[in-house]
This record gives sequence, structure tokens and C-alpha cells, in this order.
Amino acid sequence: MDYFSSAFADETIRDLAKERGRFIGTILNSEWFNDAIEPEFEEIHKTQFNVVVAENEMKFDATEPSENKFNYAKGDKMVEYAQANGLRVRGHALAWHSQVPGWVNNYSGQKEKLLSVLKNHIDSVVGHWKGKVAEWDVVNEAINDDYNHDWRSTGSVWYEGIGPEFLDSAFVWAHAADPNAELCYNDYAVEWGINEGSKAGFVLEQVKRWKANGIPITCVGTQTHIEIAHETTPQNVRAFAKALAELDVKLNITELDIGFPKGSAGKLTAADYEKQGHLYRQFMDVFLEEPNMGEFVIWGLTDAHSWLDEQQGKTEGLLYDKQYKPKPAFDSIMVSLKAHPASEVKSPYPDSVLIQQATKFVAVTSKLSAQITGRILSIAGATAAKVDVFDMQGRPVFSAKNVKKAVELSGLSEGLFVVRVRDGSKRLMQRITIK
Ligand code: 9MR
Repeated sequence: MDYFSSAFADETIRDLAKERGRFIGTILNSEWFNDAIEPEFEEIHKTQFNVVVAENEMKFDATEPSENKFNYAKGDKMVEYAQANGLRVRGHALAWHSQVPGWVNNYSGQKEKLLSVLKNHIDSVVGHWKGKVAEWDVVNEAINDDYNHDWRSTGSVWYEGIGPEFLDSAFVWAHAADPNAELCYNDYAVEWGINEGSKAGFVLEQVKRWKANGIPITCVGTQTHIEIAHETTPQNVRAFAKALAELDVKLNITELDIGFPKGSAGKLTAADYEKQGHLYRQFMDVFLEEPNMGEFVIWGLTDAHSWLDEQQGKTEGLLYDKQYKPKPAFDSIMVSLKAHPASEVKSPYPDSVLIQQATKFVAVTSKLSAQITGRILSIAGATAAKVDVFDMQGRPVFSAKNVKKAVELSGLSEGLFVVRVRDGSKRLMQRITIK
């Protein structure tokens, strides 16, 4: 279905985010690390975003697959990519009950041993990327799914063996290993409101306690894996952000996706995608309006590679479709950014953080430009562009594929035309005069 024609082809989320002192990004999917992803992926990723997270490659089982034998190769690959392209790096995740390798589980119930395993892991991993990973999910998903929320007491090797103090210790160790890194508690279903008995309410109680006890937490992550029907969630996130601001803690959106029910695949209408865009826009509005929100991360870039299809009864939750075309949600995010001018958006980061990002920033190479000399149309910024020319009534009069640098617009008379250049996700529409 070809309903996506972005009105913002020549502007990027990244430039607008940067001007506002904020970070907007998506994960690098595991397929990227394995060189098994379409070339459009990286091109869009580094052009449109300024923060990155590894889908799986900085998790415990990936970084310490056997005891005290660390594997940083994939994480290093991402850090180098981020540095080369001026992206901030989020580290995900240090202490989590899931994706823990078998050798750790062999120490179940051995408190002293598990404490030293977790400390060694945090010292080593955070130490390895000191100064390069700006922010860590120190503890991930440690709260249970019961109605009366409490720590997850079963199914967590850390809680069962160590007790709740594993959380406090993890923050202290991470801070010692990189005193400048932001340190987050990250969880799902905290976008359901902050009422009594809510998961977010439980987080707030813990953050209060941590702050009172000098535990070095600086941020909370709301994963925000939601569905199209969850219309109240943006305002819940706003309330959570305000409550955390009182405690001098940031709230980041860390894993956003807005899925449709799986059965709707192939049946979605333009109105459905508009609705999805509207929800994305509301999240972006909240993000830009709350001064203690710094990062807005979407859990995937293209619907072609998403955990929703692989592991959930959901589908099509991201900004780009399976052909890497920007969906209405992309434009909605741009509209929100434009509706919140840089002069009105506060950044929660000190100048030092923003300047560092700015100097690492390399020029966006993705913009297309075109120039006509006689009948030769020269194009800059394209790898293999499709060029279409229309007369002023919109009738197609010329078409060429795989244009790299220039094409002769043969067969055209003199006069005014509109040229459209498309190269992957990049587009350009421009008037030209043939003399
Ligand atoms: O997207 C990740 C998927 O590839 C993994 O198989 C899965 C394993 O647990 O983890 C997914 O990412 C999760 C993230 O690390 C934590 N929050 C929920 C994410 C989606 O499951």
C-alpha cells in the first residue's frame, strides 16, 4: 500500500531533536550486528536519530557468556558506529532476571557468590565502556506482575539468591565504575498510571527511598510497549514524569512501540495509520513538554524487523513500514517537534553533554539535491535514485531508474516541470526549468 509520502523528506528527526537538546532514537536490531539487514536500515538510522541501544548485544548473556570471559565485540561495533555518527549510547541492561547465562543460574541461592558475580559483571562491563555509554539500564524489570506490586521474587536468580539489596548494590557498583553515566531503573507497564497500587506508584516509592538513602539513580525508563487502543497512556507518562521531577529524577521513554493486533495485518486503513501517528505525536508532545524527559527510544525502526511480530500478538508498531517507507507516525513526530520550537523546549542535560554530542556530529549525508544544466539533471546525495519528471498538470513525462550522479532528461520540451527524486527513504521534489 503506497500511502506514505512524507511531507518532511528533507528534514530529519535528529536535527530537530538536537536543536531541542533531546535524544530520539531506535534500537540497532540484532540483524544489524549480524550484517543481515537491508542497507536502508543503517542509512535511515544514522540519518534520522541521535541515540542508540543494542537490541540484545549488551545484555548479560551476550557480554559474559561464560564466567569472567567477556565478549565486547558486538557492543564495541555499536559504540564505534555511534561515535562515528554522533549518536548517544544507552546501555541495556545490567541486572535483569532474563537473558542470564546458564553458568549464573548454576549459582542459584548462593548469596555471596551471586553478589561477587554481579559486581564483577557490572565493574567489567561499565568499566569497559566508561565514558562511551552515556546511560545504563542498571536494573531491568525487577517488579512482579501481581496486582499488589512488589519485587519479582520468583524467576529471578538475583532476587532469590541475594534479596532486594541486589538493586541498591547494582546502582552503587555502576556509579563507582562510571561516575558520569546516567543510571536508570527500567520497566514495562509503568505507563498505566501512578495511582495507588500501580506499578509506577511502586517505582515512585522505591525511587523516593533510593534518593533518601543516597543510591545513585538518575533516571527511570518507561519501556512503553503499547497497543493502538491504549489512548490514555501518553497522559499517564506525563503524570509519571511530573512525579519523578519532584524527586529530581528523569523519565525516559526507552522501548516505545504502538502495535496493532496481529490479525489486522494486511487490513489496516489509512485512518488506522493516522490513529497510530496521533498516539506517537501525543507521546512526543509529552516528551517535549516535560523538562525532565531526555530520551525517546523506539524499540525498532522498521516493521520488517520487530519483536512484535516475532514474539507478541501484535504487528506494525514502528515508524517505518516493511519497505522502509516512513508511515504517518513519522510525520506526526515531525509535526510535534515543529510545534515545539527549540526556544520553548528545555533540555535536562548540562551543556557539556550537548556540546559533546554536537562536536561528534557528522554532517547528514542523506539529503538529496538536484540541479539542472541544459537537459542534464545532476543529483547529489543519491546512491541509486529513481527520477520522475512531471509536467505542471502532474502528468508523468520522464522516468529513469538507478541514477547515481546525473541523467539526461531526453525528450522534454522547454518549460517548467516538477522533478521527483527518490533514493531509499530519501526524497526530493523540486521545480525545474528547461531552457
Ligand atoms: O527485542 C528483544 C528480543 O530480540 C529478545 O528475544 C528478547 C528476549 O528477552 O528481548 C527483546 O527486548 C526486550 C528488552 O530487552 C526488554 N524489554 C522488553 C523487550 C521486548 O521483549
